[in-house]
Amino acid sequence: MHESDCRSWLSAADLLTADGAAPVALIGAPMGLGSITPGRCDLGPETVRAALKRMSVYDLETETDLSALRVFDAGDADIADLEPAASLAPLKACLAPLMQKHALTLILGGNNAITRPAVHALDPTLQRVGLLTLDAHFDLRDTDCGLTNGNPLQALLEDGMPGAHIAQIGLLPFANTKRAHEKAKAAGINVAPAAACKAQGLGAIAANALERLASRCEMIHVDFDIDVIERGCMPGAPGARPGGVSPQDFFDATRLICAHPKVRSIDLTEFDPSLDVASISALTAARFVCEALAGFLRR
Ligand SMILES: [Mn+2]
Repeated sequence: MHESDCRSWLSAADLLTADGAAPVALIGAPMGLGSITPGRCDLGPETVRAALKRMSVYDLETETDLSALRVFDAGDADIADLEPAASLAPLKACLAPLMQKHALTLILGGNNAITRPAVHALDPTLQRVGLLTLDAHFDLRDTDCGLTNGNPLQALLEDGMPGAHIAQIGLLPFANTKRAHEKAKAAGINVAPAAACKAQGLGAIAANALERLASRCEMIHVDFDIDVIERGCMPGAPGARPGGVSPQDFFDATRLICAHPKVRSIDLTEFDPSLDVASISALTAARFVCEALAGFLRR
């Protein structure tokens, strides 16, 4: 029966289901503690879920229709009161069963400290998993003062993950230290600064990085740190800076990345709703979720 859309439409939020047989899983990881710039990234999951109600399920540009897709909503991991170090075990315990069961698991952060537990959950050996980050930052700060949102990559290297299994794209000038850059080079991390991503296209850079990782790894986790986006378009991320990538490039790259069959899990990090203006960041995060699902449908 035809239903009028004069008052409402099927929204992206309507794709969420309690049916654990859905091909895609979504889980909130409201990690707020451990941010170098204190904030409210713990509010990310509930804010993104609310913004999904404002997204339709149809992309007219590519005639992509998400309406038949269902996403298992696993709720939020109970980590809002935990520091990054203490969250490793509980987050792993929440994420691993989802990753084993679903072709794609989408983790809504939370600050960037959730990336380490996510990689551990996907591959406890850390030898078969690849990691791609879209991030303005290396996140290679030293760990001697404890785990923060500024050192998940350093922690993973110290955990034994091979640097050659890591690619980092979208890095910004004057947002990283020489020390971090030298660490990345010494570890054999594949690095592409923001300028290269603009010149060659973020999607092309991401595709190249994914192929390199796919040739070495059985499965891939992708960290979408939303501060990779130009600050003028991303007020709700403390680390975003002028010079970052455009929202459109971020959306296009998200769809391309999530079409890759080896991408088994993704995280969206560093969205702090308390910093947002006019829901710009929330709606960008909600579009990200739609793009991830559109990419998954291409598989
Ligand atoms: Mn980051």
